[in-house]
Amino acid sequence: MAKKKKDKKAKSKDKASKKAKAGKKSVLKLVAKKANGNGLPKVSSKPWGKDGKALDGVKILDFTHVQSGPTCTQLLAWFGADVIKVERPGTGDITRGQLQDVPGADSLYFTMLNHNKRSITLDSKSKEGMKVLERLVKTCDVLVENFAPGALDRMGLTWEHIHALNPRMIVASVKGFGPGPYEDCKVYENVAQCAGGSASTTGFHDGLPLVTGAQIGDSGTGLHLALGIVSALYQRKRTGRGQRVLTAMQDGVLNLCRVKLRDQQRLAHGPLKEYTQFGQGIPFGDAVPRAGNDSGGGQPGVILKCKGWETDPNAYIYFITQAPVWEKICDLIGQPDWKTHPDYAKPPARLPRLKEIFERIEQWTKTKTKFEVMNECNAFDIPVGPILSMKELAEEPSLRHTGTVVEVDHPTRGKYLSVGNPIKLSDSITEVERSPLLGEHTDEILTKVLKFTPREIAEIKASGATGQAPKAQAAE
Ligand code: CAO
Repeated sequence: MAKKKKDKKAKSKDKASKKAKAGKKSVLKLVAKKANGNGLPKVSSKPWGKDGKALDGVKILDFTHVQSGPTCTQLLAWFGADVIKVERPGTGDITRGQLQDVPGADSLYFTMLNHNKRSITLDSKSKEGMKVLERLVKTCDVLVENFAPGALDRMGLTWEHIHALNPRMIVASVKGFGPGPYEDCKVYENVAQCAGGSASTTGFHDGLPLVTGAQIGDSGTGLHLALGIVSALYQRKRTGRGQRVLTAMQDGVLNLCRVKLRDQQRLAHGPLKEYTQFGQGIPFGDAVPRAGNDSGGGQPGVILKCKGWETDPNAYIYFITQAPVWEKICDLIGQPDWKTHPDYAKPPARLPRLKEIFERIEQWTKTKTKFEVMNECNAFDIPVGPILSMKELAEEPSLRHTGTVVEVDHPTRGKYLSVGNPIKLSDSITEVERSPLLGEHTDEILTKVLKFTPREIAEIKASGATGQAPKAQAAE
């Protein structure tokens, strides 16, 4: 009897463990099923960075010029897209010849905005040129352009025509303004900075509006457009169809000036107390004023002199009196009594006294180099920013190490520095390649990408559409 009981127990234990194993199996199966069932491929077992690039297989018809559009397509190229830049025969992108430092060589303006691309020369206004363009439209996934409003339509490449040729194509455009009173205007960087709210809020309150050195109108809008394109590619996976992507430079700048529109609305409820002009007793008007070097956030900050400022135009540091580290700041600058003094201990009490406070901090920063201030403050988590010159950035070893500053070799201009991809993907590693020479890949694209026959290519060239004279003619 006892044995029977034991046997029964053993059997049921066995059953339970079998069940548990089966259960485990089915959970595993379920996980595996889920991984495949939701449309995602199997998890790659290749080493990080060795399984291709993020945008491998995406073909871009790059009809961009100057800065905003090329910034966008360069980013896409860095992420692995095959970017085919279509340029006008003879001159190409106008920036090739602008601000030239090495006679006869493509300018830094061009080379620093067109890495990792291929170049084909095509006269889009000729019959044969349009034939090639239409083949490109059928072959590519995305057309990116930043011509003046209406230029693409005038070429005959209306959205309707493109969509009929290739319903999967995404057509992405930079324009100066979105639909509205200014939609037909041509726009350059500084026009966008002015129209997007940046200039009216940059500079000192008693001085002229200023434009900034950062190319927020051009490069900023290119960045916005790149996100729009990648999103449209993602949506196309589901819908199967392309769409139009538009980024207006005014919109891009305004997006980057978001905090100023925030302040515009705060102004309706009283003065902006963190602005220096509040402490100076200068009344506010009905629009956000220029705030000098005041901090963009709620933490008061200014630019202060450091050792050597008399001769070095960049011996300055941005200093933020962040509330949680106020006591550490007081100790560091040798003003420990401010930690408890009712005029200085709490942020609201400090606001009307910011000028005096920063003058006191500056007495301390002037005794040290900007890097000494940086080191001493960082030890106490006090946020400060040394004013780094372009020379210092170009020579900074850590930026070279991360590929944010890269040295590139170019056949006609030699070695030059460029800004590499500022967006780092751990599984899609950027290799910065030199920009193409004008029309360098015309033959390769006609043959290998567009699959024209030798006879067709001869016809295209004979027509002058690529700007290359056929051999017989060239010999004359
Ligand atoms: N073959 C033949 N013609 C070509 C061609 C090619 N491969 N590529 C361009 N063209 C033609 C265009 O069709 C256009 O002709 P039409 O005016 O006769 O239709 C012409 O070249 C010039 O185009 P554009 O007006 O765009 O160039 P622009 O130098 O006069 O203006 C710019 C430049 C930047 C002000 C304008 O393109 C623009 O406003 N773009 C949108 C906003 C933008 O991106 N600005 C950023 C500029 S970076 O600071």
